[in-house]
Amino acid sequence: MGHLSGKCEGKKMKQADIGLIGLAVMGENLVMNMESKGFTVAVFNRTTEKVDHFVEGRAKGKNIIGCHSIEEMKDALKKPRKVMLMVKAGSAVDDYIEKLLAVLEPGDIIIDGGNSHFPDTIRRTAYVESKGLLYVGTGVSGGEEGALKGPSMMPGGSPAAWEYVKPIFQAICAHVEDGSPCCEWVGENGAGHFVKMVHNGIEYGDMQLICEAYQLMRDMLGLSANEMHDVFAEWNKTELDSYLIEITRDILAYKDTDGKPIVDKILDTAGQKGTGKWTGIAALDEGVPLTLIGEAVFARCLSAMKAERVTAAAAFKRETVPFTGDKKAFIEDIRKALFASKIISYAQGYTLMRAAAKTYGWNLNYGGIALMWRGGCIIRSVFLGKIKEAYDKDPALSNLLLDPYFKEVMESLIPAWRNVCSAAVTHGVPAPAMNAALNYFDGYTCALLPANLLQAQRDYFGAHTYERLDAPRGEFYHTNWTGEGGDTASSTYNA
Ligand code: NBP
Repeated sequence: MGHLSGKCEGKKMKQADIGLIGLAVMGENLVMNMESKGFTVAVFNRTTEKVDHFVEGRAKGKNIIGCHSIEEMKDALKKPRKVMLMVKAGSAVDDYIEKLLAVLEPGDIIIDGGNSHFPDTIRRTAYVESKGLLYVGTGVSGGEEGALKGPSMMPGGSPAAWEYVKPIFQAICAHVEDGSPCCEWVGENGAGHFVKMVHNGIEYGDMQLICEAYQLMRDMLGLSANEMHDVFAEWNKTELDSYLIEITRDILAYKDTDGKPIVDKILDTAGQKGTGKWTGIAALDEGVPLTLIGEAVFARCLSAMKAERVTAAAAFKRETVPFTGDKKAFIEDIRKALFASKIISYAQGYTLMRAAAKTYGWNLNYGGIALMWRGGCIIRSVFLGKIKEAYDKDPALSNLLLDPYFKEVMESLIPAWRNVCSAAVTHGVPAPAMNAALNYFDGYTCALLPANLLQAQRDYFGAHTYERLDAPRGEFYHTNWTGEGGDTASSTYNA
């Protein structure tokens, strides 16, 4: 018998607990992680030289079986076979599903660990189940380091698959201080990938908020990268304690070869891979005001228009309004504005998950989701522990803002938050996410919005009808506003 970390020799080899296809950064590290937890892993990659390179390199001497075809992988796996795809999202996943269906048997499990769009996972689960196999679509977060040392994992799909993948997933995932795994069953078909998508949207929001705090300190207060390093180091000891604040602290201290902060030399155009956009589209589909994440996606789009911005900046010369207040106090206000806005972002994200759960028939465990995000992933933070507590106390909580703890915290943050948003406007410093969050808060906590006038406008030009404050809900009225229209009303429905 050849060494395990060599070519796959089918039945002569030790049987593998799981197969993994896609030896790029995520796949390789997940395999190393699984192996380190005592699992034997069979591996395959479209470009098979990468299998040899891996098996002869990082995987040498480990319980890792290199395979050069999907048939070889099939023979190397214990039943029911579990094959995890870690390939580029999109058609590559569909192609592999077809190839796997051709060799696997009923009861075997296909797992997609890439960033697939949840409607694809809904479709694939139904398709694979129709062939008698089981399907799991799992979000995996934490990047390269997470994949190797313990990612946050958000699995959904065929419920019957969970008992088979659970021991592997809960062994390789991140764990919080009390040992709880950052991986639990999320729900049927696309639920896992939906929750991962919202995670990514929240990541966009968290990053944008940090960038706005940075720009306020840089452009309004004139702080240097070194000074902001100290600010973020302090903030990381507060309720904001999180991975993203921590890496921001470290980025600000990082020097280029000439000893100057490298952050000051990086071109200000942001990239994106689309998961933030998907979250925004899902929110529009569900009719959920996910304004902060929406602004975070648009802020990246605006940043990408660098040449136009440079032209517009020359056309509209900005008058610098000097900051005359107490810098230290204002920095503390920025911290509070960031925290308040972050609470809004999570409140909006959870509202979206609740709406989608209703639409797609998922029974989501909201406290469990906070726990999955508590460790291993990019948005991991101490704050998620509080969200878990809120949903554990009241799983039917309609909005995080109504939880007693968050209500009290929000009340303590409001004056500073308003101060920062209005100062940003006065000084001409863009803070779209912080302002969107405050506008959402003011709208959500406003009992009488101006939609009475809006309904009158709709009825005026389109006979769309309206309900009255002094009549029961569900009774619709139409006014002949000009005396020229008829009495016929348009049908009423919600888009
Ligand atoms: P990539 O997203 O760069 O994908 C590379 C892998 O996909 C390679 O194995 C490549 O095979 C394979 N592949 C491609 Br590209 N097109 C293919 C095709 N048409 N048919 C078959 N195989 C194909 O790798 P990654 O960054 O490790 O990410 C893997 C998945 O995990 C993605 O869905 C990604 O969105 C997700 N994810 C990534 C991160 C991260 O931090 N990178 C974090 C969380 C989730 P080849 O070697 O033959 O080209």
